[in-house]
Amino acid sequence: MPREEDAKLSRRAWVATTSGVIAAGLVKTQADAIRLVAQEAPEGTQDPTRVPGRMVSEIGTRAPAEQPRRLIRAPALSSSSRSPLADLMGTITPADLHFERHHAGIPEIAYDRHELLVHGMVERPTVFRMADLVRFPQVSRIQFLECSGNGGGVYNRERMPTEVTVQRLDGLLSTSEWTGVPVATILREVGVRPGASWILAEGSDAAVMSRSVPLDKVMDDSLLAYGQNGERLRPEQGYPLRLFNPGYEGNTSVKWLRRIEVTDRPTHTRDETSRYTDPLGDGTVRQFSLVMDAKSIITFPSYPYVLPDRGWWEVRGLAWSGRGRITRVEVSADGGRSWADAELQGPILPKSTVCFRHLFEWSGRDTILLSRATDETGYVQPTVQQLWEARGLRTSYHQNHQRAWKIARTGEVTFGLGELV
Ligand SMILES: Nc1nc2c(c(=O)[nH]1)N[C@H]1C(S)=C(S)[C@@H](COP(=O)(O)O)O[C@H]1N2
Ligand SMILES: [Mo]
Repeated sequence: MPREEDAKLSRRAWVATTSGVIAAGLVKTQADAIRLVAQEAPEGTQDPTRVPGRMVSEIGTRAPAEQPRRLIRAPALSSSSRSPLADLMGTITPADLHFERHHAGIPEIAYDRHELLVHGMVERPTVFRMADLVRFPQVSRIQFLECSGNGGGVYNRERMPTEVTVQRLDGLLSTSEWTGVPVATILREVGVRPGASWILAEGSDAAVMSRSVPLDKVMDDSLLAYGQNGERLRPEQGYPLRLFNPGYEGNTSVKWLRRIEVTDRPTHTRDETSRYTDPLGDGTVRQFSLVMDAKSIITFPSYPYVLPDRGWWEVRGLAWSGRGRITRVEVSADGGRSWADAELQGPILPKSTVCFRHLFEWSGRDTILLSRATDETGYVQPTVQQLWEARGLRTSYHQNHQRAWKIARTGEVTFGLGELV
């Protein structure tokens, strides 16, 4: 909406300028004035029907005024960047805005030299080159990838911030159309020996990231992915090859994949023992909490937006579940006392993000907006209180509690979890 205002303003300003040019005696006619002003007019304010357009180019660019960026908080070797979810539309994340999480930077790997060793409890240990892998029957699937640290930074009851954007809160989430060969195809090729029940996946980055994944899972729907949204995987996403475990915590989707070892137990690598475990309320710890539970987030309105008027607004957001399809998203405009069903945008794909929308009439009073997702297993996204009861206050992974936004009388929107506790 502010955009339209700007456009009207600048058109008005532009007409005023051409009149001014005539009045100043620089030129005599309106046509001359238009020509003169058009030459000087800032980009985007010219009458596009009066100037020839730009030529074709080999690679496209975004409109100059549209420059969404990943959010990097502290650049470091072990670091992350977050997708600007509130600036995106639909479910697919443009590949250059896919979130990143690297434990030791982005390695440079040559496609032709990359090798994947598959060994362990297999009949025929084999080294695959990329040229070998791309010959196997290919599949493409639209699915989300989420770091299990998503949302963790704002969980603590004692220091609950309010000036939090969707990007900072949940930007360790992206959705792509992934293309590759099913892990099951490759494991059938090498022949899994009886008694095998896990795999170990290892990356060829400086972290040599290694994770154990149940054999049942990788046989079900994991991919050796080499494509992302119609192009080759980006270096940030694991070029030339990554493991992609749909619905599992992002860390298990090992990038720059160089080795799969078939085993009969989890390997208990550093990456799965030092992190990603959740302390529970009773003093025990939950390990290998691999599936990402159902979650939703309202992306509009959200901080730092300011609602200019009371009246009808479309609440918009994303919902997803690592267990399958989202079946329902509800929105509350009274802090969780009453709920209304939001509309889901089909097609609703399993283990993918889904857009939801809900018309809401803002009265102009203090309001707390919440969303809550349900998936096809019947699992309902918990409240923050329920999560605290189950996990205590010290956990920082798998934070899938309901997110809240507070709309103040001024129209200012802030992260509102603190209002609920
Ligand atoms: N080899 C390797 N694989 C990796 C990582 C890594 O640092 N090295 N980071 C993991 C983590 S913690 C996450 S959340 C996802 C992030 O994938 P992305 O950077 O493509 O978004 O990759 C996982 N795979
Ligand atoms: Mo992660």
